[in-house]
Amino acid sequence: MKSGFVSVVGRPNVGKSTLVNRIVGRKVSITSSRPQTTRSAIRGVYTQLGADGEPEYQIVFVDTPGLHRPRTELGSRLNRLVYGSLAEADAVVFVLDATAPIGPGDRLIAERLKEAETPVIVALNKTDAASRAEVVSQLAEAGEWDFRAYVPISALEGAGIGELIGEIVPILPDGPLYYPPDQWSDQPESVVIAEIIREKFLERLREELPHSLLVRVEEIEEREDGLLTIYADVIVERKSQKGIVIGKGGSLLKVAGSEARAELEALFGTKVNLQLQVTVEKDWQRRPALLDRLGFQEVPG
Ligand SMILES: Nc1nc2c(ncn2[C@@H]2O[C@H](COP(=O)(O)OP(=O)(O)OP(=O)(O)O)[C@@H](O)[C@H]2O)c(=O)[nH]1
Ligand SMILES: [Mg+2]
Repeated sequence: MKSGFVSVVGRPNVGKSTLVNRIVGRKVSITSSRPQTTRSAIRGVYTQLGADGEPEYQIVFVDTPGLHRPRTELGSRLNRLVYGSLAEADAVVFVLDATAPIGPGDRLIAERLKEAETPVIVALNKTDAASRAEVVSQLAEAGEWDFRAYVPISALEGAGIGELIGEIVPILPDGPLYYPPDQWSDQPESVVIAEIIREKFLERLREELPHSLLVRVEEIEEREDGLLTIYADVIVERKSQKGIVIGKGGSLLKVAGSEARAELEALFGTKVNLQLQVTVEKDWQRRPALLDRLGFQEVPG
């Protein structure tokens, strides 16, 4: 059978995670209108079964953090993580945002991708929100990079997804089934939970705060009757941010917490008791030793 790894790369906020979720048909990665939502390489598995129920091909998508000019140690590590992911990729999907002109950030990525020599498919996303003229001009400009294929898509509405898969499958080498056909993500349960909680805060926070936020699940207890009690830390970088995350009279913590609880209950099919605690880890994004401990490993090379 055909199988392989496909890295999904691009600038922050272009819709990489929305695209992977759309293809896999499950919420693999959280999404938000805030740039730099994704902070690790997250695998989303798409297995196509044939009429006989046997797998025909398997694509392991690697959703990656948006590539940007780094301002913190965390930012530099994330960029290196993305370029590192190219080493194991059989193909790359380079996502562009059709609603914004192609910028220096996109050009820089294009140059790096050319050096990597992995086949690149450009997905021009958000065509639902762009004018025809924008789509045409973005395609013309990106066309000069001369990558393998160009596919206009809308990850949000599902347009162009079949065409995109159609470009990827012929590139895949013969390979094994990397994941069982019913597995769609590689994320441990504690990470899935932490990300769902973080997502509920992101849209409600402004300026630097979304970047400063980190959620860590400390403990999960399961009672005999099925009740899950989850203890999680919501970590910020400065004392002044703590009050904002808690909100007036605890309002923000309450709203975000109950939204997260509802989603977790639907996911696990059981009652959830979510215990959130807001703490400060001063400047955690800039401290290498702390980043190591928090699980943002340095990528060699
Ligand atoms: N109109 C429109 N919006 C989209 C589309 N795809 C994604 N979005 C929106 O764009 C925003 C960013 O989407 P994400 O999927 O989080 O983007 P990302 O590239 O993963 O972002 P980072 O993880 O920060 O690099 C969200 O508000 C999405 O709803 C699309 O096809 N059309
Ligand atoms: Mg993302």
